[in-house]
Amino acid sequence: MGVTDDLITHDGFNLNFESNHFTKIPQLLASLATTDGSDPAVLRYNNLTKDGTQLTAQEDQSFDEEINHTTERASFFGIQGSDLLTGTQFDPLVANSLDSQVGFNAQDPIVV
Ligand SMILES: [Ca+2]
Ligand SMILES: [Ca+2]
Repeated sequence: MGVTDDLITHDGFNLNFESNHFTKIPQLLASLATTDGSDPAVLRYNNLTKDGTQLTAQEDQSFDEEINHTTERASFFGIQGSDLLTGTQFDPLVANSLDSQVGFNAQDPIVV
């Protein structure tokens, strides 16, 4: 878990996980943490391994055709495990756990 420095652009940034932190390819939750560019961008990842991944800020072309994007930060959260990852829904308005569980298969990649 962490936040990158302000280094993610359209050219990509190699994010290295802490050494020996994962023994298998983790599940990755990640999102841009800043909105520095004048055009909107989304975070993409490529080549996810147990050691890291490449993060890219990708602009769409709905406003213009240029896709160069300035530096952004990203927040990320890696999870390693097997079997079904489950959790209990929590309602922050009433500070109470709901009587249901959510889950997904540990082999499915996740990016939000
Ligand atoms: Ca653009
Ligand atoms: Ca910046």
